[in-house]
Order: sequence, then structure tokens, then C-alpha cells
Amino acid sequence: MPTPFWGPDFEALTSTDPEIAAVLLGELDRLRGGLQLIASENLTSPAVLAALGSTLSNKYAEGYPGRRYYGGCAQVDVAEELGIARARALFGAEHANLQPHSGASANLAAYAAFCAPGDVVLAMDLKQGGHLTHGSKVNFSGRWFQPVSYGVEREAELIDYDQVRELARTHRPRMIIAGATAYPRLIDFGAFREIADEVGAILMVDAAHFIGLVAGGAIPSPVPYADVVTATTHKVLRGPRGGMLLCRAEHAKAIDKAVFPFSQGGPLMHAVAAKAVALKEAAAPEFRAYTHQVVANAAALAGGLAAEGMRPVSGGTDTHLALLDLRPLGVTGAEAERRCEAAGITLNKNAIPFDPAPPMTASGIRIGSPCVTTQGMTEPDMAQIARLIARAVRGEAPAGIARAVGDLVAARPAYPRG
Ligand code: DSN
Repeated sequence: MPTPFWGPDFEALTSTDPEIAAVLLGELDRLRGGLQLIASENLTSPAVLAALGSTLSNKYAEGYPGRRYYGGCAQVDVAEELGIARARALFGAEHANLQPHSGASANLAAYAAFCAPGDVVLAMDLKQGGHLTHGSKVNFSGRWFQPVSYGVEREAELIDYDQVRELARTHRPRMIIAGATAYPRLIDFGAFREIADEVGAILMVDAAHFIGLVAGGAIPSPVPYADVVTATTHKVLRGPRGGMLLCRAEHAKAIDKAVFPFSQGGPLMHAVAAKAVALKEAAAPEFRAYTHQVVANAAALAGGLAAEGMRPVSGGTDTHLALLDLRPLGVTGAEAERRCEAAGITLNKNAIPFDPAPPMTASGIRIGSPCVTTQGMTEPDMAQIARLIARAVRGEAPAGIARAVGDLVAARPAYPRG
């Protein structure tokens, strides 16, 4: 007789802490009742949530499988070893580390493994689609390192590889970072590898946004090109909130030490186990189909929004996200975000390249298809969503749009009841 699972007990939570229980229910209602179009979010499976809500959360396991600083790690060792093996197989990587608590923690570890304070790091400008950890002054990366930023060409809005090469030749960076949070197009990892080799730099690919698409074969993999790939596990990959590192065997020791003991203490073993579950799910044929549909849906959504008068940055998308310039409609990104939220559509304002507006206002919005695709929506649904977004952005009263959103998600609910 197998041991019955001791897992999430919502009745216990309700009696212990009704306020937090109400938050959990409210959030479930929000997910079920609206459209989730934040490009960096997804809807995890019940299996991932079961691992997250388990007693593995109790366990201290500083160290790595077979070399822990605590006793009692036999079970969590199995979970971490399974996760590492699955990550290596899925991405064809020589080494994997599943302990980073987040994408930012994974990036910190990559800096720690390869750079010393004061080193020059060449990365994409946050204002043109990069990330805080790519050299922003308010982040460790901009305070402890010397950031040099590249961006996109003004006309095509594609990464300016000539500029990357020129900046690399001039500044001789210790590390070059490829990867972005608001860049809708494929990145030419081969070009980055060539530039890094020319100037003797380490190539880090921050694949936080698109590693799930790589897992499903919907876009090319950075793994053969990069010295280290950093990633999150909660975006298209659809796992628990967290980070991950993939690297060549020659860098394995440096990467592992940079995570623990350099930048983290005890790993979150419930999250590591949940990552292992997500990696297993991502190796299934259904996930492959899912990632291809994510890309098709993002393209359909961007096309629908273009037909409504919004301008897709770079002309469209090859990935799970699109960036729309709202200036043709005379609406700011902040206003569009507010209007959409009132209608049950969650998306985010976003700077567009060379944005004349400040970041908290922004001239654009970013939309992503991972959540709605998890709900089973396809291109015809995207056409409807585009029309609903356009009605909200133009300032139509939210009640009618919210009703239409409700009808749409009722047909393909997130976390269906029973
Ligand atoms: N905050 C994430 C995003 O929304 O893109 C990146 O870390």
C-alpha cells in the first residue's frame, strides 16, 4: 500500500488563516475570469503545484546531490538528480544547475562565475528590450561591473549586430550577454558567438523568456553556442517560479560554486522538485505542439492588433511575445494597461525602442501568448482577443468588454473546475 500523499490542505488554510485563503481564492478567480497576456507568465500544471506544495519545502540541503552539508537528503537528492538529468537531456547541455531561486539569481551566478568586479560586460540596453541584470545602474550588474549597452537598429528594430561587434572591439568585454525581455524576434546566437570569439569574451545567453520555446523545438537553441545559458523555469517552460543554468562541462564547477556557496544558501527543494516535474512535462510531445502553438498565437495576436491600428515593433514576432507601439492610436502604454485591466485583460505597458515617453508611461504594450495557449486557445481566439484589446485601448466602457472576455475564457478556462 503506497504512502498517501500529505499535500495542500485548503480547509486547514481556511481555518488557520482565512485572509490568506481568501487571497488564494481571489487569485484563482482572477486567473479564471480574465485573459492573462503577460509574456513572462504561464499557468503551471497540477503536478507542478503538488510538488511545490509538498513537505520538500522543509528540507535544508545546502550543497549538491551526494555532497550535502545536512543529513536526511536522500529523497531530495533523487529529485535534484532527476531534474538535472532531465534538463541535460532536454537541452543537450553538458551540465545543469537547478538551484537558482530566480532568473536574476541565475544571472548573478553567471557574473560571479566568469567576471570580477569592475569587468566590462556588453549587454542589451534595458530601454531597448534588455533586463535589469544586463547592466542597469540600479542593479548589481550596473553597480559592480562596467556595463556597455547595445540596442536595435532604428528602422528595422532588429538587434544591431554591427554595433555589437564595434562595441566589443572597442571595449573588449569580459562577457557578452545575448537575450532580452522585450525583443520579439529570433536572436542570432551564431553571430554573438563569432563576436565573443573575436574579442575573447565569454558568451552568456539569458534565455529566461524563451527557454520553453527551445525545449519544444519552436525556436533554435542557444546551448551549442553559449558558454553559459541562464533561464527561468516559470515562463513558456511552464514550471515553478525559479531559475536554471546550463553550461559546458568545463564551466560546471565554477557555475555550481557561484550558485552555492557564493550567492545562495539552502536550495528550495520543493521548487527544485517542481522544476524536475516541469522538465519531464516539457519533454512530452504535447509540449512540443504547445510551443509551436504559442508562436503561432503570438503572431496571430500581433497581426490582429496591427489590423486594429497598433504598430508591431520590428513588424511582428517569431516568439511568444509582441511589442505594440500605440502612438498611432494616441494612447500611452500606461493608459492602455489600465483600460485593459478594467476589462479583465492583463498585459503590461512597455517601452518601445527609442521611446520618447518615460518608462512608467511608455509608448507601448507587451503581449504574450503562453497562458492563453495553455488554456487551449488558437488563432481564431487570438483574432477575438485582438478585437477586445483594441476596444479597451480605444477607451470603450469596460463592462461590455469584460462580459465578452468572460464568455471567451468560459469556453477555455484556466484551471477548470472539477
Ligand atoms: N520581469 C520579467 C518580465 O516580465 O519579462 C523579466 O524578469
